[in-house]
Amino acid sequence: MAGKPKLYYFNGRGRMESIRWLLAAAGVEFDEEFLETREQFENLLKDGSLLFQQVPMVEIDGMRLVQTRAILNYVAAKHNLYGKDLKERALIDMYVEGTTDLMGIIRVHHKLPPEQKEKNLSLIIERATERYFPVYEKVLKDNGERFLLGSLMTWADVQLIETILMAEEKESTILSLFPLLQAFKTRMCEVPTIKKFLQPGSQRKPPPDEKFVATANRVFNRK
Ligand code: GSN
Repeated sequence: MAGKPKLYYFNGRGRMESIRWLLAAAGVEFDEEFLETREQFENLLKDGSLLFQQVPMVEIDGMRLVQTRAILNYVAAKHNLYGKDLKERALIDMYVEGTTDLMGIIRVHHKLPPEQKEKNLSLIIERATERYFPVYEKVLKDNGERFLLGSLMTWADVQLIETILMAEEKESTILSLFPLLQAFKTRMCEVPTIKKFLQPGSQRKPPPDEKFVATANRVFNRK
């Protein structure tokens, strides 16, 4: 039997965090190697581990996978979180891309200069409350079910709860107009694997800080 997946990335959220969330939600234990030095990264480049000279990289089932979306697809399909047919997959893909887009503007926030932060925060709030959250609220209302696709949890739900928690870190009242998303959040946080991932001491990472930025700059020889 294959061993645990091994994740190669910084000791921080970045693009790897959704992969950690998905593995954790699926109940899969994983190991992590944290990139701290340029030398570690160069060793991965030299031994051909990084197809496009980029991380995230995940060793899983005898493969070295790169490209975040490819890794997520593989994990979701392997652990039955990717729908029962092509039509469900298409819905999951749309819902996931929506949350990915919203996460994108949240994820860059810490890197912005102080004078751009306020504008970005307004954009996050506007996009969350006027574009993305109304869609997920309506999906939950229309199908009257526990999860976006019905009674079974999928990758779309996992990525939505990750996004909701990220958005709330920026604006704690951001869900106030979305009662079904509030109930969804409560339900998702009670899913045993997710409950465990939300406990202190899990492999979930905190919001990025200056140290995270400095480490990435060092590893990628930036500045
Ligand atoms: O989604 C993906 O995994 C790829 N399309 C992009 C991966 C990527 O940009 N990785 C960055 C670090 S994570 N932060 O953005 C990376 O490895 N950059 C170094 C480089 O030389 O591109």
